[in-house]
Amino acid sequence: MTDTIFACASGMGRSGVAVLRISGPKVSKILQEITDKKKDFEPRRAYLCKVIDPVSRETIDHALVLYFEGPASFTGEDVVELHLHGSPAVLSKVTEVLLTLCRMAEPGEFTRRAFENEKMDLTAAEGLADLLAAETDLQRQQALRQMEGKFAEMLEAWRSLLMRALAHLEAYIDFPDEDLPESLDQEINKYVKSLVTDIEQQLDHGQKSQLLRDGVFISIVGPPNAGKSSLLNMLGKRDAAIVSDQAGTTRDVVEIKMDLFGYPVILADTAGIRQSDDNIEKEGIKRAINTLQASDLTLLMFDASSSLPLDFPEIDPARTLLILNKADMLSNNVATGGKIYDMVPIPLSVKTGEGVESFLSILQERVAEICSLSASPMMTRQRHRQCLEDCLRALKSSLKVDLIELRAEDLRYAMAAIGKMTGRVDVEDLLDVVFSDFCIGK
Ligand SMILES: Nc1nc2c(ncn2[C@@H]2O[C@H](COP(=O)(O)OP(=O)(O)OP(=O)(O)O)[C@@H](O)[C@H]2O)c(=O)[nH]1
Ligand SMILES: [Mg+2]
Repeated sequence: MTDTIFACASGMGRSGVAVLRISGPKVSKILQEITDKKKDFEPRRAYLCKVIDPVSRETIDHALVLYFEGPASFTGEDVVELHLHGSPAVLSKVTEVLLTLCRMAEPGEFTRRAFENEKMDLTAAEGLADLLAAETDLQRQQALRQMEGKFAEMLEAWRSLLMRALAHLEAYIDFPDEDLPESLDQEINKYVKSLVTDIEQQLDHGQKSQLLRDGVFISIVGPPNAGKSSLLNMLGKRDAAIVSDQAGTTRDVVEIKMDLFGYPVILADTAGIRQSDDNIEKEGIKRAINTLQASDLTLLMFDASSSLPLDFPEIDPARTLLILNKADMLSNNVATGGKIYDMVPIPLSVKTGEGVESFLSILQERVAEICSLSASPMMTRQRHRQCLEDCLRALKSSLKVDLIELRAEDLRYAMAAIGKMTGRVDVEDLLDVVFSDFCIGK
């Protein structure tokens, strides 16, 4: 039997309304004790009540009370929500009273109960955690789809396909004298192969959804004085990095988190790359090169008014946009012509703003391509990737072995790997990790 828990679900600090949620077997009893309403609360009806201290009988606040009778509630248990006036004093007094009657919830404990009472699967719970943490509109859309169970539906379809294949095989395990008929053998392989294709596609595209969840890492690199820090400040709309006409101003990596066209982006300004004997500058340049190598996209920036460096670190044109800054310094209005490092350069001036608009639209296109939010459900976490990779390995192994028992064993393993994603098998050790992501009150 679980105990009764409570937490403030919204409106911390001074706000119009604070919602306090209580869940567990003692909800009805607690309601009788802390409200002035003595008869039973009908589920899903709003009541205006006085909230009272059961010992001193003092009125603490007037609240709107909503009661949900389990299992038709968020957690699957009896739940009550107290919509209180959102001042710290009200919350503190109600909390003091509730602590004598039940206990404060741990982070994610309400959602964990919902999962344990089969109100949602693990991927939906993760979707809810992402929705609560969403900072951009596209993150919100992705999280909402996962919370609504779209990903779990796809996994369930895969699992039932495997179950059918396995059932066929198992029928023959019971009759060791009979060979698996050729046609059935082909049919099972057809199922497995189509699943292999689906999972490979998911692993491929899933990389993008993971980026949308975690943020696209964009670095700005180039020689000193090209205007890298100026670009960071322009994109971030604040003076995050120092700008000066001294070559070698930026030494460390300066990162800002931002919402770029709805995509979550981590933008990193770096030290100008050049030959240097200065130890601090050398360390800065090493960090700049590491940052360049770790980025999803690099904005490689040169000064259009000076000559291009010849010994620049290796760059991957597929993950780079080449910018020629200080176009305002060119007399002939930026006639660059031809490709540099196998890329068509984008001329602009951070100072005057010329060329910036078309650069931004190219950047938006590139970032959209990197994340390419798709309407189909996608894996969003490393945990999903691991399970899918396990599943894929088992499926591929089943295609290689002849012995029916071994094939069945592989398919069973593949099914368990999918079951682990939705949380229906063998995940006890995972739950603490998943639910500790939540805030208290969810
Ligand atoms: N004329 C002109 N000057 C610019 C432009 N963008 C930046 N600058 C100037 O160029 C100088 C260097 O700019 P920064 O942004 O500090 O250059 P950086 O690439 O970060 O330089 P380091 O940190 O030394 O590697 C500053 O004086 C800027 O004001 C531009 O588009 N046109
Ligand atoms: Mg700089």
